[in-house]
Amino acid sequence: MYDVRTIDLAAQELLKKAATDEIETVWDRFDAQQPQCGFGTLGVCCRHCIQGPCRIDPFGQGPSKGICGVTADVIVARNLLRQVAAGSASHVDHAHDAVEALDLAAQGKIDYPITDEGKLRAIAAGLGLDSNMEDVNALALEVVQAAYKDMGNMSRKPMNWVVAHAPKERVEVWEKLGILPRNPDREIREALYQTTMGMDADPLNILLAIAKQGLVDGYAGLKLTTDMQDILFGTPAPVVTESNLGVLKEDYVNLVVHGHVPLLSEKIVQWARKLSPEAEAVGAKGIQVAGICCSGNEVLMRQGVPLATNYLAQELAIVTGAVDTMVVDVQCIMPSLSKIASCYHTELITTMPVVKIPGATHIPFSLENADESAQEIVRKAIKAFTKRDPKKVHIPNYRTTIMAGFSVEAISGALAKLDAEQPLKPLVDNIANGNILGVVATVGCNNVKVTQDQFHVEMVKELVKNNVLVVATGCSAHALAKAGLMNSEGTEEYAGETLKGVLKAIGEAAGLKAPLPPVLHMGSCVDNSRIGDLVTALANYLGVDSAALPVAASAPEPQHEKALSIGTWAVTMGITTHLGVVPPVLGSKEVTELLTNGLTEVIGGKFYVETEPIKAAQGLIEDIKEKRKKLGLK
Ligand code: BF8
Ligand code: SF4
Repeated sequence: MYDVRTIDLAAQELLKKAATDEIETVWDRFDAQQPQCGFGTLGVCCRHCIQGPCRIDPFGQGPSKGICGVTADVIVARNLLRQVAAGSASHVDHAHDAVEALDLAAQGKIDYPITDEGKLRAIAAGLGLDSNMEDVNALALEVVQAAYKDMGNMSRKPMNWVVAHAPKERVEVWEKLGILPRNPDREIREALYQTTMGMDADPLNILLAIAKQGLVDGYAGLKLTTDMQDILFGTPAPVVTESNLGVLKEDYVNLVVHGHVPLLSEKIVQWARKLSPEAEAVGAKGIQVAGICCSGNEVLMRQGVPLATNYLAQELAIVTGAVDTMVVDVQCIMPSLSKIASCYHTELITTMPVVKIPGATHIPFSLENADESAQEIVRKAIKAFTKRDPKKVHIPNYRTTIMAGFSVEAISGALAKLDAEQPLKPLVDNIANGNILGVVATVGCNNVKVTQDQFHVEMVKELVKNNVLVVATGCSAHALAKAGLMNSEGTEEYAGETLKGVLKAIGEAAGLKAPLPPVLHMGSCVDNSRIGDLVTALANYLGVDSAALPVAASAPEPQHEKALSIGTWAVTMGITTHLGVVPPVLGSKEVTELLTNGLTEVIGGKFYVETEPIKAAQGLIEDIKEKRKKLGLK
């Protein structure tokens, strides 16, 4: 039977178990919320001062202004700016933690070695530092200082991380629009200020502030985080493993990492390997670590740890009855996990000062005590294993092979086998001759408003069938991995003929003895920076603006504010960015028109909303074809 909640067969099986076990899930709570508030859905309610809340009647029969006189256009724009700023704040805070980690690591104050000297030197060179400096730690400290300088920039000059890493043509566009960010904290503060009662009442001006937040996110959030994390933990290279809940093992201690920050999960993986004998001593065959959401993507990319599942099925992981411990850090963690864990033997562990959940065990994580807390967590998982109730265990037998680890460096590495001098040339040539029609980046979440994974999978199948190369991150990558689009068989089954030919040639040349997958897993949501780097490299190689490239983006099932800030960044890059779920903006015709059309002239990119997967794929293909035409490609 068709399940409107999810197309993931493991999740479907576990939903039945959840019903038997009387577990309430996100889908039940979604049903209980129906009908959702129409004003909120349209974005026309305001609570920014305590004369309110105010709401505008979308049918034009009730109030057309808030008490202060503000219109629906301004309310919608202000609400969106706050959401995008919150998304940026999430990534900037993550970036800050990563910079601090590199700082302390380089000073030898914490036990995190610098793993990727090559990346460190490349980043230093990009920043104009003396990248040949012999002392690696001293060089790392210079990079750290450059990052801190941006984060604490008190001048009026823009952040260096943007100017140093974005395509030149883009920087000029942003400068003209006055949206180059100074320091990220200041811009996020300004966004809050600009949207308080009695401030900006010009929707266009607010939309430019939204675009600026996109740049804050792209460079002070995503790019900075990935750079620091690659230096610390290594730049990903191709790995092969499996995805979906069938990766949990009945005879192993199952430890699930969930959240976003590899500072903790890398240590967990390391200690799970070391403490395996202790697991064996209690009767397990070893310790199986598996990942949910972006912590999962991080340890997949660098350590080959299997993916358990994405956002919407996080509760169902516990319903297997086989998760001994789920350890969470930050972002996208459903508070309901603690209640569900209490119905099984699962120990839910929170670790961060800004994420505590009543009912969970809190083991404080800090950079200084990382090894101790990781060991404690692994030992708790081993202990929890001894309390597992076999009668409650059901692990759905679904696992899909997945090849991941496609950093830009890994992609260039594979392409260099075809042209060592100019690694991008084979890719560009194949785009130019039409073997690859274009590139679409699918990113972002699951959203309970739509069937889990369905949009990602149906749209991407249509894209690759039409010879579009797809790169993916975040929960989109999970969805596509589970559906078999990230392995060589997926190429045979789903890729169009000319795309297949290219993927086979690269796979063979790179010594993989199999075609590259039709969808390349580029990492977590912060690793959307890798997609930005790829786009930038292509633009620089061709000497054109990134807005001219036959490249598009899509968040088919966005739920988080971060998805909005990432999408906004893609639009500022001049890229058409599809959303499969409508954000709360329809209450303003003016804002909707600017986002989906009006801004294109000045910024190059636009949002494109389409709630039907095949139509969305066709729309993106049309967009790519138009860009090809403008470039003089057939
Ligand atoms: O940062 S894709 S549901 S997990 S927000 Fe969250 Fe969305 Fe998943 Fe990764 Ni990104
Ligand atoms: Fe109402 Fe204006 Fe206050 Fe918003 S800022 S709650 S619209 S009075």
